[in-house]
Amino acid sequence: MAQRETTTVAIIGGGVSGLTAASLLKRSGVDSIILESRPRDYVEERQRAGFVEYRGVRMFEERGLGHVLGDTRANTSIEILVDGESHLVDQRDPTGEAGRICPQTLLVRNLIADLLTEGGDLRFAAEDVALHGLDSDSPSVTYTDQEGNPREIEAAFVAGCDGDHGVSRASVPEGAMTAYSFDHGFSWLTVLANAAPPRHPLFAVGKNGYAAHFFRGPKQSRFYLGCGRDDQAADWPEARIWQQLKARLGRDDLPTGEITDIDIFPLRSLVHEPMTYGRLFLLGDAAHIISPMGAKGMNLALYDADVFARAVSDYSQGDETGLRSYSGTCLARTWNYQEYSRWMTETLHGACDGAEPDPFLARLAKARLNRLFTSQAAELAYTELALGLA
Ligand code: RFL
Repeated sequence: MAQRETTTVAIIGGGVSGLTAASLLKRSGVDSIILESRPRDYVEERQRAGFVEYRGVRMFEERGLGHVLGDTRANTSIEILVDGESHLVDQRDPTGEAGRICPQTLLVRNLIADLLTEGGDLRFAAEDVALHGLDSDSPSVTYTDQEGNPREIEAAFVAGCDGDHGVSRASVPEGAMTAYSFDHGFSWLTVLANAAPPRHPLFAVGKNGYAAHFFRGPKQSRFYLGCGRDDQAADWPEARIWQQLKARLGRDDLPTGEITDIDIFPLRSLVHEPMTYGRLFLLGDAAHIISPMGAKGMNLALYDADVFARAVSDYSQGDETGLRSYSGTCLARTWNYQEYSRWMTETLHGACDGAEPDPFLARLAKARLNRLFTSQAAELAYTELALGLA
C-alpha cells in the first residue's frame, strides 16, 4: 500500500525550471514537492548552459534570490570575429544593466542549497514516477522512493519540469498537444575543456566555418564547432579539434587543456502547444527545445518558472487568470526567442564560407552582421532580445 501525502504543487524534475519554480513558490508561501529521478551529485555536476539573461537576474533579485547567481560577472559585451576581424557588441541596456555569465551547474547547486536551507521538499533518485488524473480536480503522482517504498502524492497542480524525454509530456493523451519542430540543417561539435575561458563570449565566422568559445569556470571553457551533418565524435580526434579551433578562432596561441566531454548534436527546435493539459503545466525543455545558438534554453526555463509560480500564488489568493493565460504567455516568449535563435543561426552559419555555401545568402548574412556592427538601433534591438527585455 503506497504511503499518501498531499501538497499544492507536485514538481516532476529537479533541474533549472523545477528548482526555480519551487524556490519562487516557497517565497510566496506555497508548498511543493520535487521528485527528481537522478541522484543529487549527478544533477549538481551536469554541465550545460552558461548565461542568465538580465530578465532572469532581475527576477532572482526581486524575489530575494539574488544569491543563487553567486559571485558571477556581468556579461557586458560579446565578441564576433568575422574573417578574423573583431567586433564587440554591447550587451547592456541603456541604463547599463546586463545579464550574468553563470554556469548552469553553479545555478543548480545554489538553488538546491537554498531550497534545502529554506525547508523545501526535494526528493532525489525517485523511480517509476507516474502521473494520474491530470484532467480531474485532484491529480496525483506515484513513485518509488530511495528505499524502494511505493509513495503517492495528491496535488492541486502538477508541474512537468522533466525535460524533453521526461514522463510529464508523455502522460498527455495523443492529440491534446501539437508539436512544431524544425531542423536547422547544421550540427555542432561541443567540447568541454579545462582551458582558460575567453574575456568575452566569443563567436567566430569565416572560411573555416563556425566556432564559439564560452566561459564555464575560471579554468574551464565550452567550445562549439560547426561540423558535418553526419559527423561522428570519432571523426574529431583531439588534434583536429584544437587545430580547427585555432584556425576558426584566429589564435595560434589559443590555450588548450584536457578535454572532459565531447558531443555532436544537430541544431533543432521544438515547441508543444498548448503548454498545459488539465492540471498539468509544462515548464522548460518539457514544453520547448531551442537551438543553443542564442543561449535561451535555460532562460526560457527560468521564465516559465516565474510565470507559473506567480500564477499559482495568485490562484491561492483566489485569482485564476494567471493559470488560464499561462500557456499563451509562455508561448509568446518562446516563439520570440525561437525567432531570435533562428536569426542568429542563419546569420552566423550563413556568413561562413563552409561546406556548400550559398554565395548569395552568405552575402546577405554578412550584410546583417554589418548592420549589427554599424547601426546603434540594430545593436539595441539585438541587445533587448539578448537581455530578455523584448
Ligand atoms: P533540465 O535542466 O534538463 O531538468 C530536467 C530534470 O528532470 C529530470 N527528469 C526526471 N525527474 C523525475 N522523473 C522523470 N521521469 C524524469 N525525467 C527527467 C532530469 O534528471 C533533470 O534533472 O530541464 P529544464 O528545467 O527544462 O531546464 C532546461 C535547461 O536545462 C536547458 O534548456 C539548457 O541546459 C539548454 N542548454 C543551453 N541553454 C542555454 O540557455 N544556453 C546554453 O548555452 C545552453 N547550452 C544546453 C546547452 C543544453 C545542453 N544539453 C541538453 C545537452 C548545452 C548542452 C550540451
